Amino acid sequence: MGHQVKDLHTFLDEYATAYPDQVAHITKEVDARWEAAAIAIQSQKQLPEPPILIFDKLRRLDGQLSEQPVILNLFASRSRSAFAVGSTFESVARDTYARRNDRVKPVVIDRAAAPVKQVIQRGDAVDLRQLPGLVHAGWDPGPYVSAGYLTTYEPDSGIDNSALQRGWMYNERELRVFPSNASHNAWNIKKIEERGGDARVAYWIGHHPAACIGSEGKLGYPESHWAAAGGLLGQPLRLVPSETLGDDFLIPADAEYVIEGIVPRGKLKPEGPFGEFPRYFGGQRLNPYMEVTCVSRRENAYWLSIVTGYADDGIGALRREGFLFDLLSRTVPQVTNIYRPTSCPFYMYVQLHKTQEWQPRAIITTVLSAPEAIKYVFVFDDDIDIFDEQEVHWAVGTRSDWMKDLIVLPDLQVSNLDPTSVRAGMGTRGGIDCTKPAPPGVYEQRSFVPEEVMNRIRLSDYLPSLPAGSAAAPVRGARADPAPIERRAGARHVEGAHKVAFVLCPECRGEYYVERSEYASHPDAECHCPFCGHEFPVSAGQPYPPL
Ligand SMILES: [Mn+2]
Repeated sequence: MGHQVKDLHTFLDEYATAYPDQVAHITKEVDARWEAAAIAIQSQKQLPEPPILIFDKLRRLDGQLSEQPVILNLFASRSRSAFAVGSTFESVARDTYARRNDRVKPVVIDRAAAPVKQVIQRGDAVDLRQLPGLVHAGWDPGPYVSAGYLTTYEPDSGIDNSALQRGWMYNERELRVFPSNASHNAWNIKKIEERGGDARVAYWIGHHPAACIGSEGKLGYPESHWAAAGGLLGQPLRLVPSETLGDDFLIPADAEYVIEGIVPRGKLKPEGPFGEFPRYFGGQRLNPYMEVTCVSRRENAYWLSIVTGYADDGIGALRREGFLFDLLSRTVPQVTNIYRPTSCPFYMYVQLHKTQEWQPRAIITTVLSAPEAIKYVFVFDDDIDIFDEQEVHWAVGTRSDWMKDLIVLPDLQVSNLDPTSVRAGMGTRGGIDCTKPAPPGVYEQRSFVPEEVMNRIRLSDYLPSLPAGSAAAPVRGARADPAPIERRAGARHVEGAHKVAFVLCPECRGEYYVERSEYASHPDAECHCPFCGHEFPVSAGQPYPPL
């Protein structure tokens, strides 16, 4: 597939071949208002791995059946995003960030060769109501573009910018958009308006997920998102001149849909409320709008949508994880992984191979001073599976002491869409150090079943009737044996030293620990080795730290 041009269709073919149970066609009629979103959310809640949903029979808001299918859940699986960019479940965010920096310059092709120009409606022929736009959330005032990349060009450099930004398809020709204040699109529109012009803008909707993931990055300003998308695709993104915005305004040639338009200078209209990424509606806002001049699409176009705030929004998690992992790897290189869980968009879990006591606090303060809408950060040891909420909450509960492990800082930058940010863009951020003491510190041993047994036992040999689960999701492995306890000099003076004392069985050399408070004043009291059953006075076990 070296020379094959990558788009959403080639991805679906490739993915369905690898994971046939992960591309599901819904052939029953589904209403564009709420029903499609409800199906997607239920699939995310009830299935171990939510498949791509292709709605073949969508009833549009104008009452007609859509001839173009609608896709949800494209980004609802981390395994799927990993497949799309040739990475793994654990490292997809890190790889995405690295590959986004392998900038690949786009190429411009002829209109006649551009799939997105196969069907074109201009001027009076444009009718947004003929698009299969979905109403996702209960208070959304109408159908929204939620998986569309709003594109503008910086007027001095001519450099492109694209960002996933919501747009309300208000009527036949008007689309009200929300480029938030701190976004590059908002800066571009402002610059153009300050020079007295109306801004040219376009949405592109649907592409190979690698192009979507590559474009969704916090880059410099101005810096080309086309080139970042090319890095993720591993091939130049193909562009083509717009229909109505001039030949210098380029759009992705292999997108499913493109909506072109003009933002009238300085005019604002009410927009929203909209079920946003924090899973709140936020207030109605006064926002710019597009006078739509052209809608173009492929013959066999898929309309891509995202149920904002739910698992489908995972594309935003990858972007934030990659950015912060990169930042942390330059301040605390012992950071091993990072994850923004689907449970809360304001959380970030950081995994650390801890070697020094200060590292978790450095991680917390670094993340809290960074942008990217992360409000609470949690730092874990590298024996914690940060993708497993059970492990995460266990570690928060058993490895943190909030009197000393909690950092809380007021008046930092937070998302405007965070309901706690009562002053615009400002609020409290915090972090919890959920790590054990660094060596030579001592801490109690987490319980485990020996690794050899966990690997040997297959549940299906004993409970053969249980379903096997989805092929696309990696099997989250049973925990390996924890790292062996090591005696190290200096433990007497470190955290945890007061709690337990490790002893070495004189018979089998097995090491375990006793409660210091029980044995401290009884050096001749008996110990019982849990490994061989030998009994010996605690002093014969070389208690460590010394009693
Ligand atoms: Mn940008």
